[in-house]
Amino acid sequence: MKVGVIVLTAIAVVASNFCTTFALRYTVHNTEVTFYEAWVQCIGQGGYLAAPQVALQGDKIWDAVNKSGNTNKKYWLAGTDIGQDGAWIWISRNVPVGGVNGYINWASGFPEIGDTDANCMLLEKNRGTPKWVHTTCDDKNFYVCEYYSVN
Ligand SMILES: [Ca+2]
Repeated sequence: MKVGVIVLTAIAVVASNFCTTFALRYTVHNTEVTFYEAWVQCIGQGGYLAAPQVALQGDKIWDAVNKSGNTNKKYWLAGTDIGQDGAWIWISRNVPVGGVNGYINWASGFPEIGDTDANCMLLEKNRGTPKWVHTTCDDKNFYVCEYYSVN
């Protein structure tokens, strides 16, 4: 009987992870704001600044950017190392970047350690493919929010 309960719990955890991955949707905002403004504005709209933790989420975000028609702009994502240089976290989820599923998508040469002015993550088309770079958080850029859908 105990074994049966443990198996059911394991399936529930797997199922909830599956739903978390596939029940996210994204909105692209073509308004230039600082990282902090983007963070707050996503929350104000009932979502979170986007935090892609698996490649599929990164692909879906870029699909949304493509549909918005501005693939040459830069977009805030929720990554920041403002708390400790080089310790990147998804601030909208309170987890390390790459720490949950190992997924990272930094452009070549990023992130730069020791750059204490460049503490916020941007998504940009870098040598033809969407990649993460960083800049000062007060820079103004477009941004992507994510929302959990109830499926
Ligand atoms: Ca930094």
